Amino acid sequence: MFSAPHLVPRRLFSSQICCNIPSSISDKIGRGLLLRANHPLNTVKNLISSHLNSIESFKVEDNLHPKVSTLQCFDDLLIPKDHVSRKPSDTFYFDSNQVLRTHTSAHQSQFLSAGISSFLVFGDCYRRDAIDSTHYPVFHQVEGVKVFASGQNLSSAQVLDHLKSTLEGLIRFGIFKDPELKIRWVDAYFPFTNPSLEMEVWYQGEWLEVLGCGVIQPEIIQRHYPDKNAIGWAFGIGLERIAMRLFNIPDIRLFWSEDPRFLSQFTNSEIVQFQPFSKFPACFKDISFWTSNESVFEENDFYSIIRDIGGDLVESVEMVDDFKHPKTGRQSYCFRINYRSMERSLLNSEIDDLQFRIREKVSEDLHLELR
Ligand code: FA5
Ligand code: MG
Repeated sequence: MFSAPHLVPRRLFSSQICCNIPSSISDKIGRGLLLRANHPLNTVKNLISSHLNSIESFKVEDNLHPKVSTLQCFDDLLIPKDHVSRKPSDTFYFDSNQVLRTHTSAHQSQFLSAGISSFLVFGDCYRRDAIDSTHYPVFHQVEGVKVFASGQNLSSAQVLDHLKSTLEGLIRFGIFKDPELKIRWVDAYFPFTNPSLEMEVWYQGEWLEVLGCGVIQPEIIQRHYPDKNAIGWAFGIGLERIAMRLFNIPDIRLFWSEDPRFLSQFTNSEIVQFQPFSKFPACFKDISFWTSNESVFEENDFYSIIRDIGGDLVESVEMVDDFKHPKTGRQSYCFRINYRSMERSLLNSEIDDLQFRIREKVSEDLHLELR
């Protein structure tokens, strides 16, 4: 979401933004996966909290409501008014001033303003995002912040070193108990930290991004923290990504499962390797269309419709063709929707019906010409 300082035209932000939260999302508010004993996300939360608190005392919050103001989620973090992450195609809005938090960083300013120098905020976050095994519109993060008093006279480089060694210790020793765990640091960009980094962990033959972090922008400390010349670091870890690697959970949809074949594998907060119940057959359907010249095609609007109609029966959506007509300049796309239930075999008629409803809805709402 913050990958580049990408700006969008101001006209996309009409002063009146209406609610774009479908029931499939609002139903997830209050499910409390983090607080549910033995749930893999609860176990990861406890590992993080107890490791960091064994080093020094962090104030821990894990039950703040996900509805926050745009001030908390964006302005207090110096996210420009026209930054892409504020677009209604990326963020769930209640109205122009209130959103479902897109990250736990939304709580930085309130804790800093209270003068709290070390804190962890665990919470559910919401984003309109891609559909695949590591992205879900509702996921969990933990925000970690540590501020060093100005009297300590630390340089930004020293704070960055402290941050990196804290996170490497947490990941290698606190969570995975594996000093050899393969990780790498990648330069990143966030409006609220500088320098900024992301950590990736080796997972199933690929690098998987698990967290973003950096040295807090001095302006944020000056605006909110009592000791104006203090210096600090912050990080935001994706808890599902950690839990997937730790418990070998292959698909992010599983965290929401109420199936006893999933939940019964996690008891006593032990770290066990998830045993997939038999994998049910997948079925894919392609959808091709011309986009309209009159309106901008937002991929996330398309993904949201698919999630609303297909729910968790959609495993992934990938673009398989992208074509610009050489004469007319018209743009066409083909996306492949993979359907697979984690719990049962799907009927052909059921998938045909979902595909039909998705086609109807995208052509109507997104003004696409189906091919
Ligand atoms: C952030 O959200 C920043 N707030 C992190 C941060 C905090 C940076 C403090 C600096 C200081 P990012 O968009 O990269 O950054 O998300 C952080 C992590 O959340 C990702 O690495 C990933 O593990 C997880 N995450 C993000 N989007 C999703 C999603 N749709 N599904 C599952 N996990 C996600
Ligand atoms: Mg990122």
